Amino acid sequence: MGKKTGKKSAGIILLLTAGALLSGPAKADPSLNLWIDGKQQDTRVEWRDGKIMAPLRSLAESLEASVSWDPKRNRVYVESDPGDSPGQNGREDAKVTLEQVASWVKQQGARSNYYLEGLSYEEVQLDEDDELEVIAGIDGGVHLGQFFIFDRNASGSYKLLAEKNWKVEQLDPGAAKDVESKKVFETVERTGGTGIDVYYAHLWYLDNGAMKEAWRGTLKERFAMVSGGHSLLAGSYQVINNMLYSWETFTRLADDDETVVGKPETKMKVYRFDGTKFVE
Ligand SMILES: [Ca+2]
Repeated sequence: MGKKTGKKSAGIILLLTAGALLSGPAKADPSLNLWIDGKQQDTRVEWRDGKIMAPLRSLAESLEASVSWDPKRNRVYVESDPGDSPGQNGREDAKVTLEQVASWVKQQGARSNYYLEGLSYEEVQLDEDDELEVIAGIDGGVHLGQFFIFDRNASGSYKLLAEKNWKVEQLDPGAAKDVESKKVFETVERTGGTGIDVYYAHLWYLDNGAMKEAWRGTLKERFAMVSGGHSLLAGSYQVINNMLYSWETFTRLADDDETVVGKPETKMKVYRFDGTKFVE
C-alpha cells in the first residue's frame, strides 16, 4: 500500500470529538503537536470549542489513507486502501447481501413462494440519484424465471419497483440509451417451451419510481415443434435520434435445423418514441 500524496487540498478540517480520551483543558493553548505511531507530524492541530481540529488530508495520508473531495455531491471520501478508486462509483455505500435481497423478494414479491436457490443480483446505477439500484433475477430452469428491480429509499430500505416473469441470463443492463430525457435500458428475456426457444429484447426505463416498457422485439426464435416446419427468426434493432429501426430475418429450416429451405425473408420496421414508448 503506497502512501498517496495527492495535493488537491480542499482545506478540509476533521472534527475529533474529545470524549473520554482527551478531557479538554486548553483554551489557553490552542495549538497542539500531532504524533502518529510514535512520530511527530508537521501538522499542527488545534483545540476549538472542546474539539480537536486537524486537516483531514494530512491526517489521513499520515495513516496511508487517501482523501478525495467530490464538490458536486458535497462529499469527502477517505479510503483506507488507496488502491480502490475512491467514492466515484458508490463504493462507499454498504453492499447489500444475497440474504437481504432474498428477504425483499419474499416480502415484496407478488408470489407466495419463489425458487430462491436460483436467486442472484447486481447493484447497478439506473437513474440520476447517487444510490445504486438492485436488479435481481431468479433462474427457475431453462425458460422460467423472474426479474426484479429494487430502489433504495431515503431511509436506506429497498422498495420493489418492478417484477416481471422474465428469465434473464444477464442482470446488468449495461449502458443506457438516451431517448428524449429517458435512460432506456435493455434486458434480454429467454422464454419458450419444448421445441421453441425465444429471446426477446425488452427496452425499459424508470419513471417516477415505476418501470415502463418502451418496446419489445425478438432477437431470436428457434422453432422445431413440427416436423417439416422448423424455422429460425433472427432480429436486431438500432435506436437513433428517438427512432427505433428493427430487422427480422425469417429462415425456414429442414428438420436437421441447419439446411436452409427456400429464401430467407427480412422485414424492417420503423418506430418512433411517442413520449412513453416506441410506436410503429
Ligand atoms: Ca440510482
